[in-house]
Amino acid sequence: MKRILIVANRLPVNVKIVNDEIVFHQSAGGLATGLNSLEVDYEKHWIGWPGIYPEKQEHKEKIQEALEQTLTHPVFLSEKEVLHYYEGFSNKTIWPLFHYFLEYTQYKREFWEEYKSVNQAFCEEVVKIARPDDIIWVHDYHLMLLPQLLREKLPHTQIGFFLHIPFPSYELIRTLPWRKQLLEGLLGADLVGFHTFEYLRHFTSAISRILNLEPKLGRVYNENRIVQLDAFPMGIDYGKFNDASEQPEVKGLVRSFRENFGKGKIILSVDRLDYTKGILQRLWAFDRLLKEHPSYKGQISLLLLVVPSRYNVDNYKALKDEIDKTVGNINGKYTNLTWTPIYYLYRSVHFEQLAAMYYNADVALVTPLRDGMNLVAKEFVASKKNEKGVLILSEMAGSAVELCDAICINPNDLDSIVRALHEALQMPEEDQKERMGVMQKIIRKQSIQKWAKDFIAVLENSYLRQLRNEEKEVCDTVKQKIKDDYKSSQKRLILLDYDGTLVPYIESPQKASPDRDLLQMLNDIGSKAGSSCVILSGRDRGNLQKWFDGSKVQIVAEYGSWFREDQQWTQTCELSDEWKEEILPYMQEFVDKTPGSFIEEKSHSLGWHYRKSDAWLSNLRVQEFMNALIYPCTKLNLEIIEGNKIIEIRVGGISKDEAIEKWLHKDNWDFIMAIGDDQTDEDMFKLLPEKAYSIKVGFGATNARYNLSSSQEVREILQQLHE
Ligand code: ADQ
Repeated sequence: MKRILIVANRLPVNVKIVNDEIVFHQSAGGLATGLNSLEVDYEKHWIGWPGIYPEKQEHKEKIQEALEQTLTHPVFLSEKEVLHYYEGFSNKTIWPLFHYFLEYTQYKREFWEEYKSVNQAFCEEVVKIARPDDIIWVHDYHLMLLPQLLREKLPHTQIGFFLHIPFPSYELIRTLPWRKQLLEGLLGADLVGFHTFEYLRHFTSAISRILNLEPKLGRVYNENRIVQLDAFPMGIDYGKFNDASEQPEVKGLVRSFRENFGKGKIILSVDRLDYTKGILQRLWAFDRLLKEHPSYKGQISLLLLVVPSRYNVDNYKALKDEIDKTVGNINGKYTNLTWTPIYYLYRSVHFEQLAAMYYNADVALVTPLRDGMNLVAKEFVASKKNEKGVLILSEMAGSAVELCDAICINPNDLDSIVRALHEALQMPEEDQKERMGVMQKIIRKQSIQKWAKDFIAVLENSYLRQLRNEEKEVCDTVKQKIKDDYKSSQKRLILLDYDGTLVPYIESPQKASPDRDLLQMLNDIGSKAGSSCVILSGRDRGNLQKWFDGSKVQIVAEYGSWFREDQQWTQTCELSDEWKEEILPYMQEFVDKTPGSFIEEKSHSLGWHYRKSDAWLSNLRVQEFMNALIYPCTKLNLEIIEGNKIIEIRVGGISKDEAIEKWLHKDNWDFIMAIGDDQTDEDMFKLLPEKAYSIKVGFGATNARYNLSSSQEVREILQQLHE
């Protein structure tokens, strides 16, 4: 049976040692429900921290043995590890930063070091258990380095990652000293999933700015791998909540709640204790509502349910004190002998109690300052079997994307919360039902079951795409075949692009000169009897002549307007440069308003380079550039060509094609190899005979037969030819 290994910080079990015996019970969370419903029957294994620190080795072994019978595999952590990795880096660095609480974010090296080593420990545990055809699904911000660590050990295994919290804007991520490592860690996965498209957008912006990668259409090529990026809004077990009010136990609780609260309306607030949830703001708004609308006194109550959480983290203790104080103040101010404004429960409640509260509440007040998704909002909606009730929802919660029929508020605007409460308390029943009906339809469909199924389906697809990609990769067998064919042939033609193929792209094109080894190697290949080694470049003739002066390589410069054969330069057509005068001022304007960009002037073309410019700005400028130049270029019969972080303008009608055709027909070649990396090389690949070795440097759709990842690999292939 196919297996899924679910790796998360915490195992879905509670373990205790009672009188030297191991006692544990499974806590069925949403994730387990979703995975249990998958159509394909997978064997599910869980890997994570069991939540206790057994002192004796014997206890560890017993726990391990007991848990493994339920396919649960503990990763034991010491108190120090939990202090620095979990309470530290996870909850004092990533959690506040990713929820936009920069002022709470601690950048401590010791936290980071522990985070790295615990991720490593998780990796070792997973590797012990994993089999080659397993699916590994890593969860959440505690384990962001794990996908890459696993990838190094298990290069061909399917790995998915899902982030349960927001992915913040680049401006936040850039403050983190270890931003690069975290992003690289995530890109070890085949699929990285988020709750919303907004988080996905932030992530793509971060990887393009920090890692210099270019995600396109929800995909990014990271060295030789494709990583799929997508949004999967997490749902709930709709049926469980929707049917709850029909259970006898819940029915009883609903009745007794109602008796307690009388006719008054109930506003419900349910959260884990956390500063991101906006609990204080909610209390302040409730206070203001009673002040501004005194007629509600005695008529409404706030049922404030807070689940203890992360109490060891200082901010949480302070928040708890502040909540206690604020509840005390409000109750002290308004309570009378027949009415209490706020019922405050600081504890976890079991499902039936929670379901009864959801069912009874007239209004749910869900106002997080930031929240990855927020399942409470969805649970409340699902629990409303009779469709009566109003949801007030923060626009900062991921769930607001789907629940448009809630009353949406900005949690920092207390007036908007007061207005929303007033509107909700006055809303006619038909309106409540209409809104609730629409929201129920949405969350019934986007359930936890669908969420898990969608994620696994996309993961499997990305994996298949990766396999197809790997099939095109120049592997050792292909390398050997190239070498053998080259050695056994008499007449060999080697066509090579220069930038991005023989040398990597660097910020200044003038500095990308060939080093001594490269010059020597190309010269040797070009000098062999019967061999021609041709460099085809968009670069300026003068520049190429200087670098390859005296070398035995042949050169096609400036996209085919010049070529050098046996040291003699020939111009393919007579070209005028008068157009430059007209075009240069336009281009200069773009240089002025795009810091880091510059113009490169060649004999018959002008290039606008923007590699050093801000990615977002240059994207915008490229579109403006095209719009501004399309008319003058058409008028002057010029072509606009988009290359790798460069736009070139050149006289129309010149192309590498003619030069390539010329070389292809020059002799009766029995070995042809062409290597290139950019769009202009795609035409070259198309012109080659079928048996030629065409290789694209980089990944993505191509006319070439093979792909490889870098100019370093190109050199390795050339090196073996000349050995
Ligand atoms: P959380 O921050 O924990 O989750 P949320 O999505 O609201 O936030 O989930 C809370 C869960 O706890 C709900 O299922 C709720 O029923 C339960 N709960 C709350 N109060 C309770 C109480 N007093 N007793 C018992 N149960 C209670 C993180 C992210 C969220 C994201 C989820 C899932 O912060 O943004 O939605 O993961 O990805």
